[in-house]
Amino acid sequence: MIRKKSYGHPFDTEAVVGPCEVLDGPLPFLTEEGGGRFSCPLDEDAVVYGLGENVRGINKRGWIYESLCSDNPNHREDTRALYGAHNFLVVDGAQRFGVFVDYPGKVTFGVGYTDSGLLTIQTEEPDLNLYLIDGDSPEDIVRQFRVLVGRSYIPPKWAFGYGQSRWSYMTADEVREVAARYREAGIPLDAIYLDIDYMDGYKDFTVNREAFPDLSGLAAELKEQGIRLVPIIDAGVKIEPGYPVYEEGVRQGCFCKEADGSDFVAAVWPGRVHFPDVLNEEARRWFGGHYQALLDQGIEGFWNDMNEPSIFYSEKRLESTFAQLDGYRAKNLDLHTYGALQGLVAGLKNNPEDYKCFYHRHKDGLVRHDRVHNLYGYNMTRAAGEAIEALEPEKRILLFSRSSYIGMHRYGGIWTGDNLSWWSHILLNLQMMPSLNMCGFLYTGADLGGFGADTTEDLLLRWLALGIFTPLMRNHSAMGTRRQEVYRFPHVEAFRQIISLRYVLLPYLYSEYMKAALGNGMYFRPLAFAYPEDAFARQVEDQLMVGESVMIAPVYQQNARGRYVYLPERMKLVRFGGSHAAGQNVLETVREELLEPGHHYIEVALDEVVFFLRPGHLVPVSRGGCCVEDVDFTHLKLLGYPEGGCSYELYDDDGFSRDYDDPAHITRICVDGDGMIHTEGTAGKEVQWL
Ligand code: MIG
Repeated sequence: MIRKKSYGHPFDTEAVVGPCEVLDGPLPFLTEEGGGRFSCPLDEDAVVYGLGENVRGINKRGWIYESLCSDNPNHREDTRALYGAHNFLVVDGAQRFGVFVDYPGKVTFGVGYTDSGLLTIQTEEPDLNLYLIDGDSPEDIVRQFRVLVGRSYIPPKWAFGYGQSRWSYMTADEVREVAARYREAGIPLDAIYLDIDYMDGYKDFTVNREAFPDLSGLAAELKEQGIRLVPIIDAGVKIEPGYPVYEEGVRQGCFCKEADGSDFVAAVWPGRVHFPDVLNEEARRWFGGHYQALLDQGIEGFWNDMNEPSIFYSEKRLESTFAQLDGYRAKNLDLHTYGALQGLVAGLKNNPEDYKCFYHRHKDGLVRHDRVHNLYGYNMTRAAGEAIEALEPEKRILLFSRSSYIGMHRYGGIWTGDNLSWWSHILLNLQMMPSLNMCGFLYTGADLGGFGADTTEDLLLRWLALGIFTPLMRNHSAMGTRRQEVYRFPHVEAFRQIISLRYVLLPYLYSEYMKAALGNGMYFRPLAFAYPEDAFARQVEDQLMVGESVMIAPVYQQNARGRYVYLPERMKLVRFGGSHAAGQNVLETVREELLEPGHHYIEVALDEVVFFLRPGHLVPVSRGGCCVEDVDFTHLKLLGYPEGGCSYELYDDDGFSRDYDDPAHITRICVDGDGMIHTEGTAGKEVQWL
């Protein structure tokens, strides 16, 4: 049951689309302390799940988190806020409930922080809608919540392939080289990402014609090889007379305004920019319409960046900063004045005061940005999603964003922003995934190999061994860091095996994704969701369930030759790759072993991937391919740990049209007590044991 209680004058975030009961009486589960503050005791064994994109563990206890969309490339243990604001959590203890704080400004969650036995929630202003959900289990609560906030975004099937990105591939020839090197090495690839340098002077929806003389020709040429080009779009629109997007935006009043009605000036990549007022419906339609320029050139996917929105400096703060800097000239700078001087320049970026200087023309009236800060990336991506659906009603387009709020999950996915090439960020990637799924973000993944800092070959191999399970599987890295295209490293064969395995597993991974999206379920689950009675499973922070049949336990420590894995029940270990397997189809490298419940040390070489199959469960796989289109989804092989009779519901479709609910997409794969396979359904699948 979902109950809603409103406080003050809540802003309509449009996060919620489903029904619920309205509560008049006192709040269950939480104590209202007034002023936007709520609390509840946490008993010692209570686990707190959720909060989407944030630092720390699957169990969020023991830290203080903020919902305040931030461009923060330092994802440290003591960070409080990342790019998204996902105000949903589930308490699973003596009390079991879920809470969604629908409030678009800053929210602080103390999860056993000031007092380890206390959960506190504080909104900046006391105007909010609070949703409380009770249910039989955390998973049941999550499902109800997901119905409340609506169906998750579904990308095209090709977007489940592997993508290579870099800030930036500077020319068409550089892009061609990436494609050629992958194809030469026999490593599958479905997408190459274009970062900001494909644009002309960092102007959205333009193309640098010197570096990319014929973008549509390039897109077509790559598509022949099964590779899509995915350009980036930034939030800030460059101020430049003669640039149509800028001129139109000014003329049509589509940019965010200062208090005096002038267009707010900030600066990002191109220098001075205006921000499209995406909280305004007309401005949304106007900005979204511009994606057509790229769709017309054969582009089928986009990533929306810098939409917290990130601000390098505002025009006004820059001026006053220069004035203050002058005051320090020729002074003897001591500890305090030197610190202040440094802070002046550092404080230009994403300054909280700047977010109080501009306004949105929302349907319910003028609203100051800081009060609705967390809705910007959401609405930028919604602008794109709505416009694209109108422009391409018959076709799915890939769309994902950096910043987000719950509700945006209906329009696009997210990547988890600027991580680092750190071993601890493999684990962070893993731990974030189920929390994001709880909040509706299913199409998601991290920058594999790490964005900032220099990667190493072993880090990239281990990270990819996790990344083959994340719906968004993209290798991305920052300008100035060591190149991390996989063919640049000595053990190309190891990369080939691991990335090929993604394509082998696709029938299962895609099916699990689609069932999670269509059924408001989770693609990644904490072990405790699958084994609610198992007290140890509640503590596992470095293993996940992927869909209904598979458990993963990636290696995330350097120089480790394996790791301890906890098995809540008897499971079948499945191992792919390995040096003996060089040159083979990775499917043929499979080795299996039955393991008893409990703790096991499992060796995993750098060129291997292992996962675990649950008893009575099946995993349909393919022979792989060099891109998603190349994968045969009709003649399938079956991996499994059948116990007696068992079955698997396979979802498959053409991967680009939007008729998701057609029952013809379902095939039931049944195995009888003698191990005989038969299928039920009209999709014509042929399934044999591997
Ligand atoms: O401030 O476009 O998170 O993926 O490569 C950096 C350049 C701006 C941040 C994104 C990153 C991207 C980078 N962008």
